[in-house]
Amino acid sequence: MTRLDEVEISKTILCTYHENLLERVASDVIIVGAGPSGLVAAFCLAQAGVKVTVLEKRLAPGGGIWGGGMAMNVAVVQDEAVALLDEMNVRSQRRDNNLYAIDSVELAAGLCWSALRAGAAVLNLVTVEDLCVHQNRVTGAVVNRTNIAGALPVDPIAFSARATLDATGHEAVLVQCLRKRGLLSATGAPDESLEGPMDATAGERFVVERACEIFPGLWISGMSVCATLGGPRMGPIFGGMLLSGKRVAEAILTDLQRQPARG
Ligand code: 48H
Repeated sequence: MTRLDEVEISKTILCTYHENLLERVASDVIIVGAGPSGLVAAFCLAQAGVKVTVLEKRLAPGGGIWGGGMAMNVAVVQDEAVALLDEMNVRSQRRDNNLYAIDSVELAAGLCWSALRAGAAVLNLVTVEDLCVHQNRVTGAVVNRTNIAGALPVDPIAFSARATLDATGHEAVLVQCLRKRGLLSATGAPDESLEGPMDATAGERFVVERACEIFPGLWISGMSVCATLGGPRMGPIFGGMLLSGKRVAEAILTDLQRQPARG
């Protein structure tokens, strides 16, 4: 075996991480939350050549995928989502009720791998605490290390992007940052909203059709769409989350192409 110098190992981590961080401090798109909708959005945007950085507060990306339904690690999707899974080389098993079952571990790992291989970067263990807003437009995310955020009096740092996606799930963290300051009122978005009770069909349609730019520069996908706009929850089915990520990525791409000079 090669003779090893412990300090060289440390230097390799320090240099590589900070080179990457410097490279990622300005992106075309920041995606906050590495759940199913965020990872699919990252995959689609990176495939289109966009510089995408995903910020995830937990150790492991994947969001709600790992737990399947009631901690049984199977994710279910409907047929509309299968082509997207095939594109990402994630295997699904057709059941005799027209639903498709996927190993949750394969889904989480597969989405992550696909996003990374397409060129997205995923920074884990970082929590987005706030947003940068300049002239009534979101211009980036305010970020701290997860173990520090809210626990120690340490200031965060800022990352910039031309578009920022709130893919934080039920909490809709970034939307709440604007809402609590009354900044959403002018956009027509509700000042308060509650997710509705479970209705799988309506909920799945809602998260796909209503994924949108909710405030200049701030987009929503996945469960944060329901949390922001008051749509029904859908329970343990993931096709809508995947397709919501794809839909929002297409809309962001169109927006970036329409306004290339925006800083
Ligand atoms: C950085 C953050 C922060 C922060 C949160 O919950 P998710 O899986 O989100 P979606 O919308 O892609 O998928 C929702 C799905 O998992 C689900 O909950 C369903 C289908 N529910 C149906 C029902 O009826 O209940 O992922 C969100 C990710 C997580 O990994 C969080 O750790 C992360 O966002 N996150 N990352 N900074 N402030 N807040």
